[in-house]
Amino acid sequence: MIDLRSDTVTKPTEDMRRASYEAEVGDDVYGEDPTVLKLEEKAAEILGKEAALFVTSGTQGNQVAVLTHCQSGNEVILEAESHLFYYEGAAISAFAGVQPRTIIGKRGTMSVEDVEAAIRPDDVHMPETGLICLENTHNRAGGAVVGLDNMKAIADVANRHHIPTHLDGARLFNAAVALQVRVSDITKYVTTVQVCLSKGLGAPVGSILAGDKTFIEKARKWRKRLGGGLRQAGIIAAPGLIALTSMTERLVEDHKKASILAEGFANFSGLEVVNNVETNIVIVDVKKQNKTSQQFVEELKQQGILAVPFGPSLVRFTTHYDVTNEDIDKTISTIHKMVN
Ligand code: TLP
Repeated sequence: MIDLRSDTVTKPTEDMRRASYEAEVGDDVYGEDPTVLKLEEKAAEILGKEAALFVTSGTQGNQVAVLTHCQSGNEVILEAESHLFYYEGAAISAFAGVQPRTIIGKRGTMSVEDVEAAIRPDDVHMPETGLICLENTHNRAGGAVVGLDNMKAIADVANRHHIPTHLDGARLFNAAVALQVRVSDITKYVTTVQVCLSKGLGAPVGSILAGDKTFIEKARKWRKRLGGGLRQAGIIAAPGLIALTSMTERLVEDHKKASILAEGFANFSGLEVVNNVETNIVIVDVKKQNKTSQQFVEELKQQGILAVPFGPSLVRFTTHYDVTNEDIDKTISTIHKMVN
């Protein structure tokens, strides 16, 4: 099977497996796991924040962030197709008791005017705006990169209104590679950030939540409340450290594979690439096939290729280090036979 469903499907490298085996461990709830401490220190340094917290998943990192920033009854501004709104089971409402205020972005980017207009005035009828969330790269916008100018403008508005900002940076390193900047050049525009180690970077588990020291202390308590206080977690932090320090530069190869895939699809009359491919995600519309995305994905599976339905007629392909250039060529020729 050629698995293009997500960059979450990558298997840990040999180095990662060895690092797990050899990791020095301790009880992380007591703050005594040296490998976790090392990962958190390194992550904070790379992300340009005072402190970092190792969490079990991207979803947990985002939820801990919302819980730590907000009070129940607050409103949170976020993009209408952001992962936090679209794919986290309404957890911000269920756990933090906050109300989402969605803004329809353009390719994942919210206009600064829309963000500012959505901030609530001081009024007895209204909720208080507790947080503004961004996502970079933006998953449902097809791995679209949110530009630094937009992030800076939103940061300026947020600061003026004394509202914190949180970045869902599940694929932050993809954004940094595409923009050719350091990740800290992006994270300087947000109060806190969540970064996934288990997407294109290949770690088997885990994410990082980073921010200032006081925020991370509070976040540590929320992580514990959610059952995310782990014991000898160095076993899973060790591959995370490799993900963070030696798997980021190579993301450029994943982006190349995605653009080859998109170029291959571009000549097909039977389907249409709908996103401008900037990173590792390609979204196609299959409506000309008179099939639902579900049916298309099922047929593709019979041919040995896995992709995910991304809407009634949309299908997502995601590249990562476990797919080879031959896999990409095979995917193009197989789909060519299916649709033309
Ligand atoms: N995204 C997954 C699915 O949940 C859709 C995927 O295959 O792309 N933020 C963003 C932007 C994400 O894309 C994801 C995962 C998460 C957060 C959640 O991370 P995990 O799966 O570690 O909870």
